[in-house]
Amino acid sequence: MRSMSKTSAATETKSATTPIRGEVGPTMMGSEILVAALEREGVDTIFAYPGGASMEIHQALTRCKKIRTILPRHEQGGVFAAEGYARASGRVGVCMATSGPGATNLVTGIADAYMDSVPLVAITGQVHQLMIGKSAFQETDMFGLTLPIVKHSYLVTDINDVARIVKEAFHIAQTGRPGPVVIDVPKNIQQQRAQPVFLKAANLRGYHPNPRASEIELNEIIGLIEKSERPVLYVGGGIITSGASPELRQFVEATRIPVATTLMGCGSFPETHPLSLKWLGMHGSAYANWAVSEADLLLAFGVRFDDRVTGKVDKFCEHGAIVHIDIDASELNKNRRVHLPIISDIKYALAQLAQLVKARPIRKQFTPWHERIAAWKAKAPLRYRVTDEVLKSQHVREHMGGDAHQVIMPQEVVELLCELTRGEAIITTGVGQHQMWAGQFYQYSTPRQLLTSAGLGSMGFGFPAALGAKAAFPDRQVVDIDGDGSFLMNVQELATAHIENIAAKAVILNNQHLGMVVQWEDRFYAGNRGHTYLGDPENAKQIYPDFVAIAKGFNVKCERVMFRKDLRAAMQRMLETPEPYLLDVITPYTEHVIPFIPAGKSVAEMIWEP
Ligand SMILES: Cc1ncc(C[n+]2csc(CCOP(=O)(O)OP(=O)(O)O)c2C)c(N)n1
Ligand SMILES: [Mg+2]
Repeated sequence: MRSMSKTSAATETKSATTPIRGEVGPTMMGSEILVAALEREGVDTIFAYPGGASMEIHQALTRCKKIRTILPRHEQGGVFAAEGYARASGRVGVCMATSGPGATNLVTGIADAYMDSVPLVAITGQVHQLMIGKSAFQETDMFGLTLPIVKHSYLVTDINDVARIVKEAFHIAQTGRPGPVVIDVPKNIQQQRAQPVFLKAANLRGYHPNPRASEIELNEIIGLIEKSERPVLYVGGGIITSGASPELRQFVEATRIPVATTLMGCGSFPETHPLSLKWLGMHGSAYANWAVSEADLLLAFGVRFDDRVTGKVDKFCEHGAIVHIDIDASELNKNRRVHLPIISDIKYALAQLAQLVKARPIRKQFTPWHERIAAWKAKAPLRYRVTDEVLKSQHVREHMGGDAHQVIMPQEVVELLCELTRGEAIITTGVGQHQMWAGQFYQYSTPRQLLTSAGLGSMGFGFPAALGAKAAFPDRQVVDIDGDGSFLMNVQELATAHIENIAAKAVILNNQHLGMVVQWEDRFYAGNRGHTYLGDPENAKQIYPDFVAIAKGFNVKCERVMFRKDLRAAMQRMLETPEPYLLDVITPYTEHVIPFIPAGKSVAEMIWEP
């Protein structure tokens, strides 16, 4: 489904069925056609960093009243912000960069959007067409470079294609399984003039993004549920993407099947619901992992059997029948051979299933199964304790003057944030231990509430993503729960927050370490530190870097909290301030994320006692 654009637009494009009419615009520059086409897609925000090969488009943006252009301070910040915007709103996120280094700086974000199926349009400037292939200044083959990490891509070769390509790019990015689309626009095309034709709809032969399960397949699922004693739902990002949360809830309440989500699926089913098992996998709840491992029927809906979920894949739900519904046929039988693979939009399938069980209720109550799960929940809730290791840690000795009872555990920071925001904030994260605690100790009750780089695991995602989410929802509380390492990777976006008045907040769980790597060092490398300390080895007593001083340089408010007694008031101040705000919470580095299923192992080897 990847091709370069070759053909010219006509005033009327014929399709097999109905002709799709277009609207002819006045003669404009290519850059203006591009911007006008973005306006027609309803774009209200673009995260764009200029350069020689894209400044023409920036010039056109200055004349555009409908689109807010936000200048990130690094293209990676821009693409993550566009992702934050898209993940929070469900609309297409749009970012732009110049050719060469600007474009390559987008690559991590494009890969991130690809892995997590985020609708994204990434526009890049390209050198003059006559210079392509000549190692021109700032020439990079963006089309080739991104080929394995896009849903589709275009190198524009004719100004008459610009409007149609934008129409198609948005259609492809947001339909079916969403994903990133790259549009690479040579500078000469931006500067040429032509009369555009704005098509009303994209017309892509062979692209049918809305497959639907058959009645036979759906009835087969009902039959399997009726036969089963220990069913579990394993649901993921697909539920959120397709907007199927209401249908999921109806189906669950009618069948009483317990629900484990993936990290991407957090909030697709309210975690406060008695049938919620929270999320499963490497650091998921022990009871979700036990339930899946004992299940005799696993309904895998809108998920992709990621290795962080399955562990040793052939041991995953070893004895159960597995039904896998996904909109993307290439996911079926990819990581795990299943008993009933079904290609379908999950919203449609769940709505039909909910209808079927309403018309012919499932007789079984699954009471013994619910009792077993309740016992597991009682035995191994998500919890933490202040261990001796923490009390005697270097952190307590060197930073807290030995006042061990005032130590702040990272998990309680997340719990407190959940309490003070009534579980209603949009949360973004970096990657590491703090990300897992943000997933474990905040209770998500609505879709699009937890925005996290799950598939790619890109450090540096959290703060720019929070800016994007806040740009989409200025009236909601948006908080980045970040790590000291991850935050530093896009620290320059503090400038974007201040200059653009984007009042996103960040709480840094500052353990002075690359905590997640430290955890693996402790478990598998006898605690030998392989470049995982982020502080200043010459002066370990000092908290390094000084985020308070850094934030001051950006004119962003920041407070550091070291003692437990100061945490609540400081967090309240942060939440009440209508400006960007950084809370640097110093936490011990000795803490491990529990539960933990070591990579490639099975549930039997899960470490679950803190
Ligand atoms: C861009 C990038 N580089 C490296 C890694 C590998 N990595 C995963 S977690 C982690 C540690 C993150 O440290 P920090 O942000 O301080 O979070 P913590 O684990 O301490 O909470 C590292 C280095 C990554 N995920 N992304
Ligand atoms: Mg850290």
